[in-house]
Amino acid sequence: MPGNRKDLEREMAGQGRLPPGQVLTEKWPVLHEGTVPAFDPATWDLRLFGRVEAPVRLTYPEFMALPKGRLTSDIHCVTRWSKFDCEWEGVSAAEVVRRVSLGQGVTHVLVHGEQGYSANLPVGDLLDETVLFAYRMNGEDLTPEHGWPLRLLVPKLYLWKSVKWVRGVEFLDRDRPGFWERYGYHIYGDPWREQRYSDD
Ligand SMILES: Nc1nc2c(c(=O)[nH]1)N[C@H]1C(S)=C(S)[C@@H](COP(=O)(O)O)O[C@H]1N2
Ligand SMILES: [Mo]
Repeated sequence: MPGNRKDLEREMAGQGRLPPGQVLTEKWPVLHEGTVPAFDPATWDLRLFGRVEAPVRLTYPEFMALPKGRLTSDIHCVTRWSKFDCEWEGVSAAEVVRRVSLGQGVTHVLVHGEQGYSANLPVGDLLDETVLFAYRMNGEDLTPEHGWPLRLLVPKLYLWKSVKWVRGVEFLDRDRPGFWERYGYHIYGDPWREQRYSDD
């Protein structure tokens, strides 16, 4: 029904859930650089490395045996669409990070995806209770295009931080820009402060 989407958008805006400069979408656009990587459960791993006492490598069965978490959140893409009430299933970031002892002075992480994609964030934001390593959304497995078998989900920041096809978390004692941050996107990316580009 035409108008329906706008009504919903007004409702979300009224609830303070529509960040400035965003519009509501009911679809789920697919956006990424490069191609959709192949997934082989026999060789897939998730690596926790960098400034940690001992690096950890989780195989696919080991990862899938971690305690499951569920969260409902809204997502905001820097290309100006927002999608509401997404129900995610996965493993909370705090649960994943518990597998390592952080070294002295860890302040940030660089989250690595397949094919060289990465995104940086403060370690405190990674450990936020809203952050999930997700494998299902709205009751269905993620499609390959949306990051199967695993993507990060950082709902408080623009969606480029939510690395699809995630394969590693590197712990750092300083901030280091990821893929889009090196191309002029904001180093932090808070949609509520419209931190789209590095000079915002
Ligand atoms: N590995 C990887 N993750 C990525 C990207 C990418 O190019 N590669 N693009 C990011 C960007 S810019 C956006 S907007 C979201 C899009 O997620 P979606 O395709 O599931 O909507 O994925 C993010 N995660
Ligand atoms: Mo994006």
